[in-house]
Amino acid sequence: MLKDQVAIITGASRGIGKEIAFQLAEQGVKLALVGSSADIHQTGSELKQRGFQHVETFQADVANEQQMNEVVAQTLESFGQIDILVNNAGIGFFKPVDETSIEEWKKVFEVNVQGVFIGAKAVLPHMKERKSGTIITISSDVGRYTIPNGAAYTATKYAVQGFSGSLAQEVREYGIRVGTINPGMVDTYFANSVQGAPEKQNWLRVDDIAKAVVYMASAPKHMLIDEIVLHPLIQTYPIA
Ligand code: NJP
Repeated sequence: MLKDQVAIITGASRGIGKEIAFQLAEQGVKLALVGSSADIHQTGSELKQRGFQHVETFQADVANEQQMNEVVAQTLESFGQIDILVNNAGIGFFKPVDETSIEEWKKVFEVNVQGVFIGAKAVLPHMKERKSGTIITISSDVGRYTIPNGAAYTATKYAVQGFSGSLAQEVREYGIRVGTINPGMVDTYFANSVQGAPEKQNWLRVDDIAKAVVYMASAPKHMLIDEIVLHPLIQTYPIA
């Protein structure tokens, strides 16, 4: 079903985005992978070593409109179409509000919110023209309810929920589906943590989230899955 479709995945250097890249590649999807560091090229090399040849990598900042427009233009040049955008790139830090600097506040909004807006805006003209496309954003369960000591990050994910819900209604007449995947704690390198650390053994795993992306993107064209929420069973804060 996804074979020969084309996906742009942001934040594919490591963690959830990298696993999404591998799982979509296994479905026969051609990939344009974005990361802000040169590590993104390593993901591309690993995919090619595993036999997935239709992979382009772009060192680009999701918060930079010019760079993301260039990613879209080059993806169209290489692959001729864009079927799926996965807005996965995100950053987070967890501290009390009175210890949060204005620079930290701006940075987390730039990547997590502005980056999602820029990515969607960049692919929309093409998707509207084709009357087809799926835009999936990796948001968070803290886009649905609040936690202490994470106000800036939580605020970005609430913003992303609002943006995605509104956009979904705006573009459904063009056959474009917009949805969010909202995980609880996932074992990655997120917020300077270590993937595979023993205390995270009961957290969600990157492949749990990647499978949800494959499911959402594979939904029949007449169906919109607007939200998938995943929790580790052990998670202690409220499950909405
Ligand atoms: O985090 P991590 P995750 N432009 O740190 C890239 C959400 N989430 O996989 O830029 C472009 O391992 C960075 O690559 P690079 C979370 O909010 C997570 O866990 O090259 N790319 C790397 O590939 C986020 O939206 C948890 O260093 C940029 C990737 O982003 C998504 O899951 C829970 C960039 C981050 O990989 C993936 O996070 C939850 C930029 N400006 C939601 N800045 C969780 N892990 O517990 C960063 O509810 N990247």
